[in-house]
Amino acid sequence: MTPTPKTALTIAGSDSGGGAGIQADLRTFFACGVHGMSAVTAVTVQNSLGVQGFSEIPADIVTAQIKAVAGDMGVDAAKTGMLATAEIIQAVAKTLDEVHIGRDAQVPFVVDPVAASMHGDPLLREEALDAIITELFPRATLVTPNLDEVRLLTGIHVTDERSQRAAATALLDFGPRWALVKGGHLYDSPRCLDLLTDGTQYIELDGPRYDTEHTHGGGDTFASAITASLAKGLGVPDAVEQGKRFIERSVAESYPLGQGIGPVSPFWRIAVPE
Ligand code: PXL
Repeated sequence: MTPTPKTALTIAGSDSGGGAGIQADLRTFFACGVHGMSAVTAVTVQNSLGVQGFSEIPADIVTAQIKAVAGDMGVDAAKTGMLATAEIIQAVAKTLDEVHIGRDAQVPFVVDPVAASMHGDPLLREEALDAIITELFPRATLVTPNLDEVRLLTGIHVTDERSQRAAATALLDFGPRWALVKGGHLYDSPRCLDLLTDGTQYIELDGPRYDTEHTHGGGDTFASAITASLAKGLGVPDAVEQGKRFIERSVAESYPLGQGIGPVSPFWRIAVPE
């Protein structure tokens, strides 16, 4: 018998193309050696060319999925991705309190504030951004916005290390214990410089920038790899460092699929039989 692995829960949307959303999260959890569980918030209709539409899941069904797995199987760490509506966000916040997941409980909780796809298709109703800030950020162990999301959340347009620091501080003011401001979208930088802070420590994570357009699911994969490490009991700085190394390899080995943007690949981490 395989020893029972640690468990991680993703609360996110489905990507029919398999490269982002819960599919990215579950394959990352698998590659990182934790048992992945999911509470689906929305079903998107999409492929490598973009999101053609989505339908959200009723908030009470999202709640029921979280309670079903938390009450029976237990959750060692959780993350959110696409949440679609303010109603779902409010339901998720209330449920996480009930099942004792979040920064003030012992179970780490990562909020990836997904607002739009790489093609710019909206994945969050406009009025729901405030709910992410007020309902989820104060409960988060870590928030992981990209630079577009940072601008939506804080109004700060990050162009250099100084503005990246200012943005991280502004995010911490919303209440998460740690903020990770990912520099991956600073395209004129030859490196991918991410900044992680809890307001006392400022940790710069430096990595290479790979010249590929196939980065679909990159943010989800990064946040999921961090969540997997947190599930295994690592502290936030170590978990983010491990997540960074995981996403680097996954971007380096991303593959073309379909006519548009192909997905990042977690395959490097597992032995694939011929
Ligand atoms: O990568 C962000 C993301 C999250 N969740 C779903 C998505 C996407 C991007 O397309 O489709 C369901």
